[in-house]
Amino acid sequence: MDCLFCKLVAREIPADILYEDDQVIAFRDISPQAPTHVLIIPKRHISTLNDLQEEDCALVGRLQFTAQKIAKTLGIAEEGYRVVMNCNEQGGQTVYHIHMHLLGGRSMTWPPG
Ligand code: IU
Repeated sequence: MDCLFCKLVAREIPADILYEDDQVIAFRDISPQAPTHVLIIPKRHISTLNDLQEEDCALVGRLQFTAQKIAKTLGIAEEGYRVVMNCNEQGGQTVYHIHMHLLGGRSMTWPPG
């Protein structure tokens, strides 16, 4: 499968990896939109949020919990942060392997663009 994030999981392309376990991996976004911008992804390929199955509920929870752990490790948890998952074209998804954005280190605006 020609998936950028699957290649990253397989170490076929480099990344600044901050966390990894048997199910998820987290790395710094190559084009950061905030002082802290980390992507947390499942190692298993899932193209979009629309492809999630009920048995993936724990995996999605692990993405969220990993974001919390990284936020604490990087020292942005107390000030606050945002997590975002984009789905399909109008949601702003550009890489079709689900990922959670963890953004922090500045004040966020609402509504998002
Ligand atoms: P999106 O939600 O699918 O738009 O987010 C994809 C993100 O992947 C985006 O923030 C890119 O900067 C990021 N990214 C990356 O970190 N490394 C890459 O090689 C590529 C995209 I292509």
